[in-house]
Amino acid sequence: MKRTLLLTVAAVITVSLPATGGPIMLTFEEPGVPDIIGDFYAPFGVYFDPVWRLTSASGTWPSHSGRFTVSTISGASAGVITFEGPVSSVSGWFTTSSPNRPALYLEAYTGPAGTGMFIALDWIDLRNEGVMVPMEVCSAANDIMSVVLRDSGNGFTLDDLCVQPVPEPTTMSILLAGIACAGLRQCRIGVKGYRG
Ligand SMILES: [Ca+2]
Repeated sequence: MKRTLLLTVAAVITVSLPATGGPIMLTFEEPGVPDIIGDFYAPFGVYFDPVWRLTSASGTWPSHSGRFTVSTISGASAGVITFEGPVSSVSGWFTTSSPNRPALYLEAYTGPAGTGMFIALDWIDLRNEGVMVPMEVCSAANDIMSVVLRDSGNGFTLDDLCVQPVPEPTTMSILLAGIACAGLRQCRIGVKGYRG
């Protein structure tokens, strides 16, 4: 009876847990996205530094989804995105328009706001105005804490940012493990007691 009760409690807690470990996709079509993105996506563990702005798609600056993208304000040479916890990959779709600049770079770092150790780099040619192009950075060590978009001035947009968080043991998982161990121990004591 006790074992059945324990398993039932564990099952109820398990189905009540939010899904974790899956990729996070930000389309910037979410209701209420402000002009300055900032910490709007904090519930997803994604933080944009203040230079990122919501941008309406147009013919030469298209979106990859819906009506909106994000871009950095004029004059900003870099845009930083920081994560609350470590992630294993970051990808997105980009449009650029700067024929006199060599490339747009997507850099990954082990620390917040572009600090710590450099991990990985992807880049695209800047002369792709009107066409969204994918970029992605990955870490086998699952230790990306921030990414930096960098060129020599403002000339790019970002859409459909996809982040793969690293699953971490949660307090609830530890609690479930404790319940399972307690249940097994109780069963073993019961079996021993029955055998006399
Ligand atoms: Ca979009």
